[in-house]
Amino acid sequence: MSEWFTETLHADLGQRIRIDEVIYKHITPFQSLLIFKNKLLGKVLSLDGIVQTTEADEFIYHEMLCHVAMLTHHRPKRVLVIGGGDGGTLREVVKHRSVEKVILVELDSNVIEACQKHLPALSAGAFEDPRLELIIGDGYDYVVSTDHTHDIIIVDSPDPVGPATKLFSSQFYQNCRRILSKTGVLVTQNGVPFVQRAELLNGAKLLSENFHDVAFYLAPVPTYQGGAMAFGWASNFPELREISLDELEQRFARAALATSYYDPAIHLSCFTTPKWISNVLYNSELQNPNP
Ligand code: AG3
Repeated sequence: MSEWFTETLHADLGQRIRIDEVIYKHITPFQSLLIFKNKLLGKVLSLDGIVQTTEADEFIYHEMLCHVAMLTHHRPKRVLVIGGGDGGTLREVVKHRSVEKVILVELDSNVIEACQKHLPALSAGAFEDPRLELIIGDGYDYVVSTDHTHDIIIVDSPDPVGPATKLFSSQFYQNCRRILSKTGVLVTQNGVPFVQRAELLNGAKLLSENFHDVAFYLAPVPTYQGGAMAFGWASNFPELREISLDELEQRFARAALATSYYDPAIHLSCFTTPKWISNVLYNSELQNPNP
């Protein structure tokens, strides 16, 4: 009889993944960390019983979390990553030659160590990049206390349960705005709308309280169960998103990025949300987190 991992994220729906081999298991001071192997997915990283990333589909999430903002912005120099201890987002950020400095703030050093050892393809050496300043600490506290400005802030967080809840608050977004440069962009992982409708509504409300231009874009990440994942986009420059396919293609070619999901056409189309999601966002009658 094989052993199965059962995800505990949603109350009414769950996914299970066969554990072909346990690679690493550790209760850190912050969470329970598990890395196991599955034939279809490769190595799987779970925190507190929730799939964070898998070797098979991490590229979709990390490319979309990073490149949409990085290529919309004109030459981002200073990038802040909140969370992302597995290194996948960092790997994508350092592909951009315009980046002079990237600060990554991760709460749990155990995640970085375990992933560097057991999931080295995630960071692919990015933790050795000389442009990186690594801070082990609370991302919320960092954002509230720093005075440095950033061109892009990427929140690569778990779901809003446990310690990550503060990263989905109005105070957090307000401080992100405070430390963003004038044409800066904040991007967040905003859950899977079909199963996490409240997260989408909450994100829309709290981001709009703090930014002029708020949007959501989508990408399907198979192991984030329940359909496409929503990414939050917040800036004070709506014009940023009016970029043409032509311009994006030029920037993409100039940046010479090796990607497997992202390309300029995906970039422009991912902001097109299906009717039911637009209804959730803009039709107040449907603004009920528990339909
Ligand atoms: N951060 C996002 C995990 C979200 C999973 N939750 C879900 N299925 N809604 C993962 C960190 C990867 N760098």
